[in-house]
Parts: sequence; structure tokens; C-alpha cells
Amino acid sequence: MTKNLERFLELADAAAGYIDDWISAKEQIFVTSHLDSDGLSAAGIIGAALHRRGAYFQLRIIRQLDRAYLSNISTEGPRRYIFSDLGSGQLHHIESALIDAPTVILDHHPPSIKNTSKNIRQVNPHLCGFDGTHEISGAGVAYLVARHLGASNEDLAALAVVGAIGDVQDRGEKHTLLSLNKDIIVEDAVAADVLEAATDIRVFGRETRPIHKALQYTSDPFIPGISNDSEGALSFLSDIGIELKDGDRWRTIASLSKEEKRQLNTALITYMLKRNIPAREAQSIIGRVYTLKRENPGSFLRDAREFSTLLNACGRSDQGGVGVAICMGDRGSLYRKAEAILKEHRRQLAEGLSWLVEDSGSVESRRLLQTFHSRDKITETLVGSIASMALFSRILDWTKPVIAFAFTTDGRVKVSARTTQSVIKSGVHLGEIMRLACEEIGSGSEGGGHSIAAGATIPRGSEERFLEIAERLLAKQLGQTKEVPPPSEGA
Ligand SMILES: [Mn+2]
Repeated sequence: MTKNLERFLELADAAAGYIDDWISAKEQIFVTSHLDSDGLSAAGIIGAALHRRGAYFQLRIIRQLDRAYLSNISTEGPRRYIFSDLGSGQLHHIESALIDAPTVILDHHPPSIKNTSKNIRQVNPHLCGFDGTHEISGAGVAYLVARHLGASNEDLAALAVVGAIGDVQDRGEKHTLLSLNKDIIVEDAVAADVLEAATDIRVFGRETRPIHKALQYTSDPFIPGISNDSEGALSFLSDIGIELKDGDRWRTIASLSKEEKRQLNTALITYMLKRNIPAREAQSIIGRVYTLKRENPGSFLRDAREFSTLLNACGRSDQGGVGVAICMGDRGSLYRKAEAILKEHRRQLAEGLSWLVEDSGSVESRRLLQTFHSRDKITETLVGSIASMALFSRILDWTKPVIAFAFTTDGRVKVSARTTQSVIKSGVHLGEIMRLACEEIGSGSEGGGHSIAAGATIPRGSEERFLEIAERLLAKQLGQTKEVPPPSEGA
């Protein structure tokens, strides 16, 4: 399908018109959104737009949209429904559960069926030839609708940037957002003076962490002797002579002068090249950073990547409402609560990671993949993040996908699969592997996701069989791209 921007914007416009009618008629609007950072940003955008219009609305954040949830909300009276960052993949369930109820779906996941219901307005990039994995996110779609709901909603574009980053859509050269994200959303946010996009040192905690801590926590690119090494980071900085403190306050990367930043960039790249890091990877320390200009310097909300991490922590701790409140503007007690949630989330991640490091027998390396089973040492909501961290920090083998297991509270097994960009380039799609392996396992298994990160839920006891199937599918995917060298070299 060729890309049809005009048609896509028309869909957004029509959905906004539909919602507009509900607001004017003082209808009750029921918003459901996904609990990851893109879903929370989307909910924040819609929530803010409705609130600004004085609409009557309720908002619920959920982990996944299933039949039980839909039949539950359908019994709560005649209402108008908005689904954001979910819904398209469950269109068949929505059609059968919310018969005739006026509904708007703002999503970027592929639709499960062709929409034939007159009461459902769906805004989805896939319907107009765009790819929802990197051209626009759920929050972006929500924004396109929100900007038609009020004259001054362009400031909400900054949240759509946070959502897109949360869904790892910054896949352009030097981690730049692409396509609709770049040409409409970043553009609107910059025009509304709420966002600045610049090329800068791309480390985690530019706004909030002392410089040596920001370097220490940087794992993409992984800098040997600095990443994961607080003394190494300190001695590197003292060698190049950058002042770490301003009086008794630690300075941050964001607070460095242009000259100091240039000096730090050059020193970091030279340092990595000397340690045989490929030039391309070394240079990736410089990249696109997106700054929310109206947020306080030093706040977690100032850098779009940190903002997205904060939302992600809220969602994973089942405190999605806190995340949405922040998106809608709370900078008081709920913002402080989010900071506490993030702190606790990080503590749990560190604890999980150290279990993986200390219990060295826990990782099994197989021919094409590696695996570990955390049983109840790591919760099902964190096992994927820990698998990613372990890959990026080279605790695990960088060249092979990891498939990690954790027991769920309802007696099943959560599967999290993660890999790196370079492995994907050799033809691997973990989401497909999860989906197909689950089909083969059956017994209520469900799986899917992105090429780089995917997940599944399977019955206990089927782990080994799952790995065998996954490895077979992986071999097939790696063999499909003939021009690429075999996996051992290609990765
Ligand atoms: Mn999303």
C-alpha cells in the first residue's frame, strides 16, 4: 500500500469530529489505554484534551485488552469509548462486545480484522500505508486527534515524542525519530516552543545524574572501563580535566558548556576507538536528544528518554494512573510519588541483575540463543527489562538473542525475548518467533511483539519445548536472508 498522508490526517480529523460531538452532547466518555510509556503518554494527551474542553470522562489503564475486560465495561451503561495504544489488534473483540457503542480507536498496532462497523472510527497508520512500528506511535496518533479538539493543544506534541521514544521509534541515523514522528510531531512541538531537538551526548541521565554516574550507567554504546564502573568513569573524567562539581553540587551533562561537551565527546570517542570499539558504535554516543523545554532542568521530565523511563516504571509498578496524572500536568505529590516509584523500580532491576550475575549457572548458552529461568527470583514484569540490561551491559552474549523465563502469579510462565539491532539486521524477528512458537505449543499460549523485543505466556513445563521450537524458527529466519553471512559472523 502506498503511503497516504492526506487520508491518514482525514481519519484523525473525522475521529476528532466524532469525539467533539460527544463533548458537545455532554456524553460520558470512557478512555482505555495501555500501561507502557507510549500508552500512558497517549492517555495523558487524550485526558488533557478532554479536560481542557470540560468533557465528562473516565480513564482506565490496562495491561492488555481482552474479552473479559470488554464485556465488563460494556455492562457499565451506555457510553462512548476511546481506546488508545491498543484496540486495533482486538478489533474483533471490540466489535462483538461493544455492539453499536460509539467508539474511537487510536492505535498503531496492525488491525486484526477489517473494520466494518459504522460505530467504530479507527485511526491507524497501517490503514494508510504507514508502518506503526517506527513512523508513529499510539501517543502520536492520539496527538493527531487531540490537536483537532482544541486550539492550543499543540503543546501536547511533546508527550507524543515521549511516547514514540518509549516504543523505541528513534530508529533513524543517530537515534533520530523518523517520518510522521519527525515531520509532524517533533515539528509541531518545536513550533509550540515545548521541545528542542538537538544532537548531543546521548547518555542516560543527562539532566539528572552527576556526570560520572551518567557515564557509568551508559550501556549503549557499552564503554569498557567506564560503563558499570564508577571508579573508571571518575578517573576518565579527571584525566580529561572536566570539573565535576559546581560548589557542592554535582554538575550534569546538560549543564556543561558547549566547549566542555565538545571536549567530552571527543575524549569519549577517542577512548572507545583506542579500545577497539568499531567507529560507528563509538560515534553513536552522539545522537539526537529531545528536551522538553518547559520542564525544570534537573527534572526527570526534561529529557524525553528519562520522561519515558519514569512512565515505564509507573506502568510496570501498576501505577499507571500516576503516570497519566504527570502527563496531564501534575508536578506536585503525584510527581514525587513517581520519583519514588522509579527509585524502587531501579532497586528491583539492580537486584534482579545481580542475581543473574552472581548465580552464574543460571544462563544456558545454546547454539543460536541463550536462556535463563528466573523462576520467582525476578517478577514477570521485570524479567524483560533485566534481559535487555544484561544484553546491553554485555553480561550476556551480545551476539545471540536471549529468551528469559519467569513464573507468573497465576501459575504460568512469562517468556521475554530480547536481542540487538545487529541481530535483527540478519533477519531475526522475535515477535514472529513468539507468535509461531505459541501456536505450536497451544494450551492457551499467547505471544507476539516487535522484532527486537517480544513476549509470550506459556504453560509451566513447556519451557524446554518452547526453546527447541524457538531455536528451529531462529535458524529458519537466519537462513532466509541469503546475502547475509552465517549468524556467527553476521551478529
Ligand atoms: Mn505503543
